[in-house]
Amino acid sequence: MGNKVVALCGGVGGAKLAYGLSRVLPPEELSIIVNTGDDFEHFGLHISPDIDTVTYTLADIAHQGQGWGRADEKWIVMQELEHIGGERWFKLGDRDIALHLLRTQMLRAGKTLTEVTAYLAARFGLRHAILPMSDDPVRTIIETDEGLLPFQDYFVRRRCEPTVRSLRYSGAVNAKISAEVLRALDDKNLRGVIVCPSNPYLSIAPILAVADLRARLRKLSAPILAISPIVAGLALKGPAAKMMGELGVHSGALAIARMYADFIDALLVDSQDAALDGRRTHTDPPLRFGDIVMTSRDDRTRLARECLSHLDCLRQ
Ligand code: FO1
Repeated sequence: MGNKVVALCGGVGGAKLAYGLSRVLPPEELSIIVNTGDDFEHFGLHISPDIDTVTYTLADIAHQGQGWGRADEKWIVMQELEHIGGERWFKLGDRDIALHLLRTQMLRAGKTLTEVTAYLAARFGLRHAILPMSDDPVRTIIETDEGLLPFQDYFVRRRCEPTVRSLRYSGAVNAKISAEVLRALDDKNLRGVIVCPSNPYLSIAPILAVADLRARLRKLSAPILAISPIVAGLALKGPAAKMMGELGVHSGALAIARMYADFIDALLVDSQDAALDGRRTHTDPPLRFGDIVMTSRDDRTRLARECLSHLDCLRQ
């Protein structure tokens, strides 16, 4: 049986499970593929929110309440920007800005996002592989009743208020899967793939949209387990349930199973949603049940262990 695990991960919810997996698996047995569709340029800086959320979370320096940005942050730059009339809608802490300055400088010097991410993760003492889904630009664009909105404008500036009509992942078809991601997916010792409980539209779909990544997942012989980001019809965090409603999708965990039906072997849902088993049709992936709500750090490692044992059962 293989021992390498690949996790697909986006923002806050996914990063919590990635944290749990990183505490349960040694560095050589875990690769975390992270969404870069949230990336954007702000004040001339290249900002990669999901990569930074995963990095800060694994390094245990993430702001616990917000989920994004750093703990023990200072806000001198933002305060001064207010005095001199700079944009304030996207909050950048002083420590966070240091990371964006260095990443931007390294990218301009010709380093890839994968190289920059590995360098920064190492500086934060991390040894697990945090892999951008691609080194080519992919940008999530939200088509709303207010027109096309770049992701951060929708999510932060407009606080997810506009009605979502559809989503685009511009650049995805031409974006190449990085060599490091390919190596992780093609590893002959692959134990399985875990799709972390991130927003299916904003965090997982951009990853699946890169080149032929989804087709590669479909062809994998190793098992693929997804964890639902929806419990009892509600998103644990963020706009997933609101978006599902606006897109005419019933905001239940079964809808998540159907979104991933072409490549997952099972969806892990919360025990509160046990009744969903009776509503499955023969084309829906099998459901597994457990306590998927992560409030404490122990929850994260407990869920990580449960996911690994579900993966191993799916292999049989
Ligand atoms: N999310 C917000 O809701 N408000 C913010 O001001 C904000 C700032 C921010 C700065 C750096 C960073 O890495 C993430 C930040 N986020 C903020 C979260 C960001 O919008 C992410 O894309 C979401 O977490 C979705 O993954």
